[in-house]
Amino acid sequence: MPRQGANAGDQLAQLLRHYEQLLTVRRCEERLQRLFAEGEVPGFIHLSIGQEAISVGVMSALSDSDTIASTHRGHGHALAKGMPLEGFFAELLARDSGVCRGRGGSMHVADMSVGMLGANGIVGAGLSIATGSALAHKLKRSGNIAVSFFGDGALAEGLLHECGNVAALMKLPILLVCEANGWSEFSPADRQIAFNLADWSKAYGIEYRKADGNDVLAVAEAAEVLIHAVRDGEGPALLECTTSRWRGHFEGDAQKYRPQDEVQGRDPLEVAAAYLAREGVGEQHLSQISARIDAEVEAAIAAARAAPPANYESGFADVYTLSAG
Ligand SMILES: Cc1ncc(C[n+]2csc(CCOP(=O)(O)OP(=O)(O)O)c2C)c(N)n1
Ligand SMILES: [Mg+2]
Repeated sequence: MPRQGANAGDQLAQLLRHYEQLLTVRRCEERLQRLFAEGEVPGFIHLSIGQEAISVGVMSALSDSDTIASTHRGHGHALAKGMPLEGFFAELLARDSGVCRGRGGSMHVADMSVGMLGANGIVGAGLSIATGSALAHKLKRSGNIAVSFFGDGALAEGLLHECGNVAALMKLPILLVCEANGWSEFSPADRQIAFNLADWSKAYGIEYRKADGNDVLAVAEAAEVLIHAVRDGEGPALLECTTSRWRGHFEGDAQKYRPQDEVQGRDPLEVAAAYLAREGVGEQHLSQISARIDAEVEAAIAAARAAPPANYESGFADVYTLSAG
């Protein structure tokens, strides 16, 4: 989907773009949910329904040439960074026309042309990929920054500490974005983590902010301030976004471990719709947006279904370079 620019026009236009992107991510994942249940999506999928405002809010403050590294729950990151719907669905449905020619699927979907360095099944791995990318940006003096999205489960991984140390030491242009949904797979995050990110950031000398991760404007505003400082050469920054995971850890997760009365966060779409209502945008306008997005999503799925399947013979083509002799 088209990515929103860093200097979006007036506030209403920006709010409408936020809403359209939130709804696009939501509709894509709702459709994936059904496609997966019907057996059309191979492998595992982890949906970010309820967490979309983090992807959309952070991406609104990035430029096309900034880079992002994602997680196992990466559909929203990919789409909000500008991955085309057709290439996205074709990838998820394992088609040769997918952005990775159907070889990556949900957990390894990547698109270098939009600066999306990849989803990743290894918790915390995106931190090291984004740190490397930030180092490249610095060495090339590109003026770009790297962003690493990670869940609160990654706080228990060594990579956060290694990458935070290197990034702070080398003053790398990187924004760390924690999607704090309170869960790490089937365990409450607070049963696994002995520290908080505000204190952690202070210890490493990293600028820190916390935002309501269900409010796209709150995320966008906090991201903008931090990204400005990172781009100005002030070193890494960290944005912690509180949010809720509405679905299971993966599709098909019966969630027997989860309390029935768990309080869910506000719906990011309703929050954005309330902002729009204050600007005079009513239900009818939102329904038109919804109908257009539904049509775009269905067209992308139809194109993916019609495309040839991923091709086994070419599977190693982009992996190794063989030199003659
Ligand atoms: C290095 C590593 N350890 C363990 C796992 C198994 N695992 C998969 S997802 C996950 C928890 C992820 O929680 P979080 O990072 O908070 O992301 P969320 O699923 O909440 O979005 C774990 C432990 C893994 N994939 N990689
Ligand atoms: Mg989590």
